Amino acid sequence: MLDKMKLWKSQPISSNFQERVMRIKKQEVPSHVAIIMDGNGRWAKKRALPRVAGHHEGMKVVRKITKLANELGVKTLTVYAFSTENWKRPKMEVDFLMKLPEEFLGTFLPELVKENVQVKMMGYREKLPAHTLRAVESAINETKNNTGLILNFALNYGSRAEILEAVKHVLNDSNNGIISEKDLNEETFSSYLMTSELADPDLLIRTSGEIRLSNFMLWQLAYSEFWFTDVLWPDFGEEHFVEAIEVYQNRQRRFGGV
Ligand code: V0D
Repeated sequence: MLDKMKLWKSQPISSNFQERVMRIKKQEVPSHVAIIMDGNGRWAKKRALPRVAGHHEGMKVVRKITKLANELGVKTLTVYAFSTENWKRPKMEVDFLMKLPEEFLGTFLPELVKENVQVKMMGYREKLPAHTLRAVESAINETKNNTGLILNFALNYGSRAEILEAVKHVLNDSNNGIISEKDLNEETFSSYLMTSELADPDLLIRTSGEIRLSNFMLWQLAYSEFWFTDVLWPDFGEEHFVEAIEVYQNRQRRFGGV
């Protein structure tokens, strides 16, 4: 009996990472995955490092997960890099964060281009430092004809502000006879959001044990599956992403088909 247990334990189904990846690819892969990358500061604190060390480590994880998402056949990966609330952080932390897009793109853009990744951004561009915006816009432009994974950075993004802006835009269009009340529905309203060119996320991942939306894609996440983990973002690895997708696929199997 003990031997049987051992045998079974040593050969769990899909223990091997590559096997799990292959199995995932044979099933319905979520087209759009959104991630709230929380826990960078906590990761640093645990190691007696400055918070920015956690942000820097977290940046490398974005690159790693982008590559895996692309390999799995995910079409869009949206990552919450900076919220409209994050301006309240100490100036030195904000200044550091605003240099990360340049460092990320300086290091990884050539690889992303090779992998056919398309960089996009959603958020309020006005408040961003010129150097940050320049780097992001240049990456968007350099990758605009790529046809692979869309890597969508939510940068100075807030969902309530996004919805309010959309409402104001609708009112304005209505006043100018561009849209009438009878033509306003969920589909036409969606076209006024920052995600007008993107499908709604199928799966939301939030790390670091917080079970909240924190003003992230409130409209777009209406029908999405949520997966939360206590793992801090800098500790988030391929195995965690694969686990999230497996959980998504199991839920689809159980509840998806009517
Ligand atoms: C810190 C964890 C990549 C979350 C990830 C400006 C917080 C690392 C970018 C990035 C941040 C953004 C745009 C772009 C290319 C890269 C990034 C910020 C923070 C805030 F075009 N990581 N990353 N941006 N962190």
